[in-house]
Amino acid sequence: MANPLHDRLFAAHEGRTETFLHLADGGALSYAEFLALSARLANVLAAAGLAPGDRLAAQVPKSPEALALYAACAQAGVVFLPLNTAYTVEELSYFIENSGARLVVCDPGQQAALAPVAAGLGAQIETLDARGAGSLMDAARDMPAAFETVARSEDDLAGLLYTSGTTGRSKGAMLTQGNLLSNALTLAEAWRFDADDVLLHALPIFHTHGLFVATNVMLAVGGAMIFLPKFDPDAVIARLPEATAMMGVPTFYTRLLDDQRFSGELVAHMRLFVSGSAPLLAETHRRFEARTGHRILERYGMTETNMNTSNPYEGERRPGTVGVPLPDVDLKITDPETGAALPRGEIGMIEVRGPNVFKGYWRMPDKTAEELRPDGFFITGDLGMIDADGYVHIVGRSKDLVISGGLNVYPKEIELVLDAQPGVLESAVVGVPHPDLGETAVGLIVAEPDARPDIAAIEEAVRGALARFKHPRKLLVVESLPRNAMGKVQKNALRARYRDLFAGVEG
Ligand code: MLC
Ligand code: AMP
Repeated sequence: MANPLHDRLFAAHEGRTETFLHLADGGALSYAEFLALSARLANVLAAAGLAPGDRLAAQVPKSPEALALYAACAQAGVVFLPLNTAYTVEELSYFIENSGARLVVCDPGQQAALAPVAAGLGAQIETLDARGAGSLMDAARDMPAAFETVARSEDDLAGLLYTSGTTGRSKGAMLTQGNLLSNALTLAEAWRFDADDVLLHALPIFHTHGLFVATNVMLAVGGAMIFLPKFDPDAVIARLPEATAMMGVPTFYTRLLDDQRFSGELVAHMRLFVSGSAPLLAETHRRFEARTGHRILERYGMTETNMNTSNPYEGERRPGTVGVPLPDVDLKITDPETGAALPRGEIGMIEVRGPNVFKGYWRMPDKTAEELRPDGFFITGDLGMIDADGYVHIVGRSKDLVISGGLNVYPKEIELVLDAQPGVLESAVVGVPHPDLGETAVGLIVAEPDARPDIAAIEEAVRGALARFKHPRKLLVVESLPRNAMGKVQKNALRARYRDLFAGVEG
């Protein structure tokens, strides 16, 4: 029976003995071995009673087994919900509850804290650690290495990825099989990937970039990946000689450039470097070219849409731009107030439509209606313009968002925690430039009359509530917050005031 995502990305490699994953310890996994692993896992999911359309929430370290769990979900028709390993139990509880996940897979170290949460929400729990061990693999070991693929259509959900909102709670972006498959095929073609490619993969696999862009593209062409647990410059530099291509967030490239071992000679054989998830400074692009002779290819995407635009593989890769719309993607710039299309050269809201654009937010029809127009255009929240040659420039964001090392941080979420602390009257969180992370969050706190907020205690409270990458790198007590005539905090003024806070700071 048909299951487009599984048929095209996974089943197509049935029986192939070529390497799919080169591992950090020097080992390797062939396509056939990987598919056997995922089929065993699909049998575990079916035995656990997961039906097509059920959600599986996975907060697990990066490993071949974790990736095989994604493949297993595709084969069993289960909706895969990957979660950042940095999330706190408080954050996880919301995702498990909101998604109605039937099975939670977590690191054994998280099991004690998560078991009561899962039980309270009627979800089963299994474990999977960084070495691929745990109760999930214990159950898989005795399962058959074949599984009868569950029929799905392109319109069925394959993934549920949570993305925070400027206001309110995180929203689950519903990604269909068609969304993922169409984008993978488009990107493989646009970037000229084939079965001889070896992609250096140092991204996390709980986000669009590492899971759907990097992994799905390599699966689409049957190439191999050097599958590293995280971005570690030593390991990346050691393994680059075996790679033909690499994908990363801008911080990967600035960190490599800061390392003297990263030379033109080291990467002379490479075919392609891709950057995305956050703005790549034109200066980084130029430094990279000066050091290596390679022009980084920058592209633009988001959780809700997969990839929208890309600089050309052949043709001019223009620093400071995200290139042109991918085939089948309609992109327009609109007036943020009226939604009317604006002419070329004018700055406005970026809206996109295409087979890549998600189906809506999970169980949030109102939020979906606010951002997804009836004619299929998605209002991205990114501000940009299209230049005379058709290249898209992202010039800012209308959404209140900080992107730190390629990870999204929503100020509102932090402000809610800060505001709840003793002695705090109000707070504002803004993003400021950071040499290593691109941007980082700074928290500005106004004390209640006669109070002296205890910064150490506030930091402790933030640690308990929010994942580490969301923590403001600096908390400052200020007299008051600048406001406009409407009483709204002027974040632009704050961003300008603190823009040099981290200038010249190392990492
Ligand atoms: C880790 N930390 C971060 C952080 N990552 N803090 C802020 N921002 C981040 N991105 C924390 C660590 O827990 C640590 O805390 C401290 O900061 C310093 O850690 P580090 O050793 O410098 O971090 P490292 O582990 O090296 O991670 C940095 C990173 C990583 C940039 C390599 O964050 C990363 O791989 N980012 C990629 C994210 C990504 O894949 N985004 C794609 C989203 S999809 P402590 O307390 O130990 O000091 C998307 C769509 C699209 O956006 O278009 O692609
Ligand atoms: P996420 O919600 O994690 O998928 O983040 C998506 C957001 O990252 C987009 O809406 C953009 O604001 C930003 N983004 C992704 N790629 C780029 C890029 N190449 N340049 C600038 N911003 C980017």
